Amino acid sequence: MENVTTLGEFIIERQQDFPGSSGEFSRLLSAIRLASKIVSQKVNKAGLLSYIVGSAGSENIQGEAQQKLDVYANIQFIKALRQRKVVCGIASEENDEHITLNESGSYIVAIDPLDGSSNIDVNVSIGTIFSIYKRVSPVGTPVTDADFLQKGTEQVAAGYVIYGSSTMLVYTTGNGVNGFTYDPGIGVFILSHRNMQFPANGKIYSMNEGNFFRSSKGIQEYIKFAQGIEPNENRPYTGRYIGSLVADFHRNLIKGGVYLYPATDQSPNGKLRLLYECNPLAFIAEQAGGKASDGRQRIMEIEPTDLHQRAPYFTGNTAMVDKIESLISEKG
Ligand code: P6P
Repeated sequence: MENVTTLGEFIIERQQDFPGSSGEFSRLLSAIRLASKIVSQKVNKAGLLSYIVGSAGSENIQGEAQQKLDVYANIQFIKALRQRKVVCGIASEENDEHITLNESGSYIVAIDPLDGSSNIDVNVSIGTIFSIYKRVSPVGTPVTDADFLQKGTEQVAAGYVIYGSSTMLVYTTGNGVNGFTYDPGIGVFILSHRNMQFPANGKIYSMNEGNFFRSSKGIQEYIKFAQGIEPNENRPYTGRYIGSLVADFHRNLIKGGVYLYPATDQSPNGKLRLLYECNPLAFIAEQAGGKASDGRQRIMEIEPTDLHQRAPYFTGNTAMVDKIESLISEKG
């Protein structure tokens, strides 16, 4: 195999990003790597395993039907993180309360184990989104809610796994964004996208336009702007919406674009969750030269008050997010 860098080698190489860390952080990332491989294998067989697709017959805190595969994914990530004994607690979309793990662990993880899981049965790409913080409560004590209710600016790492035409793990520790493609033949993630950056200009907008008339005037103005015929400004833009945040975000990161999930009259705080969807992808977006906002402020500056709180969400090329913010400021 020509000179390649595996995720394992990369984690060790970058260990110096964590001075004083006794390899705890590397072990944490390795746990995520392991669980991603296990989930990837199941996702790729989902259509063949009747026991793994369809609804689990339960609901998460959002009242959303839990798909069997997202319950499975949740179990795999919790198990892998528990075994490494470096994580004191997990906040998961699939669990109402935080999960207490090892009191000796220095880190906490917020995770959406399988985002977009309603797409499983129609074979559309789905993903895992994770966010990692140092705990604020003393090591050796049980994790507290305060450990999870930290601003996104306090993240030490964040990333996502996209289970698509190939499985990729993309993450940052604050020193750029790197993407690793999984080779199931040899069971390793290979560095395939070094130092990912949004292209200089984006021309893709991703929004569920079924919410157009439920959105604010500023958002309606933005959609009209995106659809306006202005060849010298590369408009009309292209509308692309998969309905799977990780897939829409990943495509926009590579091709240039902006994802919008605004507040609507039915969801005044939007749909996406701050801790394990908005903040981790915001960290990635900013590290890749982009931006993430709730329409009025940097999303990572929001002081969380609840594990599962939502936020209006706009993320992608900086200039595109700036335009959305200016129209919201002007039109509401
Ligand atoms: P809608 C999936 O449930 C999700 O959280 C994101 O992955 C996706 O972008 C969004 O919701 C889709 O929501 O309302 O457009 O179906």
